[in-house]
Amino acid sequence: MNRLILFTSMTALLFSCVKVQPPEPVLPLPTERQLAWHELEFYAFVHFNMNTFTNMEWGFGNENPELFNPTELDCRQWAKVCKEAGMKGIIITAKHHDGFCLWPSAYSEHSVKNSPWKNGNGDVVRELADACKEYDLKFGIYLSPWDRNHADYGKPEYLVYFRNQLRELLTNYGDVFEVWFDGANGGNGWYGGANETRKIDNKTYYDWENTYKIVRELQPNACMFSDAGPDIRWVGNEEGWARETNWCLLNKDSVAPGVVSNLEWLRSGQENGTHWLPAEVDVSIRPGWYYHNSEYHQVKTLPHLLDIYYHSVGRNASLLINFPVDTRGLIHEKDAEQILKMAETIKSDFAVNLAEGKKVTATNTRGNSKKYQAKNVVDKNPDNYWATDDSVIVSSITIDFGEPTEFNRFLVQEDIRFGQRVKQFTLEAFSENEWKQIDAQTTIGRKRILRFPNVTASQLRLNITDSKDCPVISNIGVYKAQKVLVEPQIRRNQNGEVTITGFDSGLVIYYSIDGSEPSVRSLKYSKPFLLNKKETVKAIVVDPGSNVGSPVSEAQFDISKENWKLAGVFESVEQSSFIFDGNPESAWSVNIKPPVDFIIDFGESLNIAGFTYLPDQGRWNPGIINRYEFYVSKDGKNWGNPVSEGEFANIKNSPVLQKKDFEVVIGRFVKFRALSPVYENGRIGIAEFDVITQYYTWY
Ligand code: FUL
Repeated sequence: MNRLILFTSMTALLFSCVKVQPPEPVLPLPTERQLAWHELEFYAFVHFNMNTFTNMEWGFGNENPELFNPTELDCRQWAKVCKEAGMKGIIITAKHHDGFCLWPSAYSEHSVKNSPWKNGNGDVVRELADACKEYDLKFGIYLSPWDRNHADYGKPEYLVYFRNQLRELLTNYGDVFEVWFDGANGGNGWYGGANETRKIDNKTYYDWENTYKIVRELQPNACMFSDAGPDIRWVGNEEGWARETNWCLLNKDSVAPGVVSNLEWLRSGQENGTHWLPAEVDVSIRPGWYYHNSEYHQVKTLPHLLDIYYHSVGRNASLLINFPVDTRGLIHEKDAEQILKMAETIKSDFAVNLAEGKKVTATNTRGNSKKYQAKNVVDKNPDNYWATDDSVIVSSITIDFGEPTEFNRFLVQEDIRFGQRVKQFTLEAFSENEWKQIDAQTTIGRKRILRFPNVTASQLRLNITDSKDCPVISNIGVYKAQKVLVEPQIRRNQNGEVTITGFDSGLVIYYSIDGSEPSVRSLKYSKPFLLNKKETVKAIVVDPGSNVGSPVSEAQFDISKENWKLAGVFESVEQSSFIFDGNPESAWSVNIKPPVDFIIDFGESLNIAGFTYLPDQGRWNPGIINRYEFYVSKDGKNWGNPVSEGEFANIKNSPVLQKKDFEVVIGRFVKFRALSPVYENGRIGIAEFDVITQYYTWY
């Protein structure tokens, strides 16, 4: 017996000394330049160009270069903001679809050289390249293939021009880490005065293979982005998310820049894709890519930005957040404030890895070798990894905290030098003497982060349940992120039901309806409640763990709208209920020639002292009323003179809630007459409408 034990341990010892071969990679694999790009994770886009000055998203190409005139352009300010936000680089729209060049291109007159900015001697691309060097940031170029200014666009000559510009940008400004080729291609434009629509064949016109060669020749380390790579793929939306299942793989030849028959391929990648083509999530911090005064109140909130981070970096993609630099030539203070809030939150959320230094064991270790041991996943060395034997796919790795530990984030990384392998996994926590499942997911890839409500457990187990081959896991992190304590959202629907929403799990909401400041002694919110009278609701969220509360949010509601009926132009339009639903994101709009009358029957006589109007908040052709008249009637037939009339001043630039007060009038019906939309021939619409009533009666 003793001999047997001796024999077995000697074999084990011998075995562990034998060099165990690393796992076979699962093809396709990332290139060196892609691996370096993966490490960046988070970097910035800047949309700043002619559109900034014409308040457009897609300029036509006929703009006068004299319009380009930033008053305080400072690329160092951009770089400073990005650096402080932990971003690793900046990509600039050197030329957008309107063809205007931010650098003094030798091949075009449509450029900064003919603008008043710095008397035509300026070069934004140079200033940014220098600022990036100074702040140790990578520098990238967006060069639109589509050019609505150029007379030759659509002809072979244009390709020569496009490539000349590419050469200029890749030769004169130092190292470039990413070249961004937009998929938007061909359509109407100025085209040197032709003013016509030009169609090109996206697959052949740019002779992409030879265009790519120029980039490889001049900037061998640069990754190229397009719908179809060749190094980085678009993620199939501009809202800031990748799918939970996200492969870095794609059948590259099934797509081309601007030609994608199924966006789902880009959103999830393809499990059996032929090429390593990881996703980049591109999204703007405001609704538009370019700066518009009218969007100043729509900078993304902290919860929204955090969602974007977890839905991109946390889902095996990189994150490219855009700043619409303003007409001064600066990243707007509001945008800077929000991105820094996001960066600080993420930094503190991932500051302490609770798995570090803890006991880590696995159900199988490749060749029982130390080289592939389980604890490599917490050793902070990205080159070390845990792997199992070739035949072993279903396997688990367990972190023993040694004591009950509270956490709410789990981060896991595959060593992608061996390809992307894991197809399915679950996460379990050991508490109260049993294993409980926290989550069940599919792909991991370069980085996967799971968010869940706080869990207290003494052990945490990652179970790989399916993989293309033995799993190769390089890093695991367990974190307890702080709760997002932003003021909760308060909304009331047409039936008078009030819903209060906090932006994180495990928080307690307290509220008041008597105007008092809410505190932990106020009413505790558990579900929507009815409030069908004129009241002010105030609310806070409190983290019960720390007892820290959020700022107070406040919503003033007037009488409830349950019995309101719509007449006039409303009657015929289905979405008309959107104007009472308490949801500013849903709107009702029409494209008819004014005047347009919105008539509302309250079903009872009211003391009316004013009204509020929230214009359509939509991004494309929103319905916004400029001039109006407002009438009150007792019978819905005799309207008399308007009780209020005029314009909503500055509503084009600032489409926020408008409030109009007037002397109290008694009536059961109101007529809100739109006299003109803000945009010529534009839509007329309403996101929310309300009346301001007064309780007292004196008659
Ligand atoms: C799109 C373009 O058409 C937008 O204007 C913007 O540049 C965005 C990043 O890509 O396809």
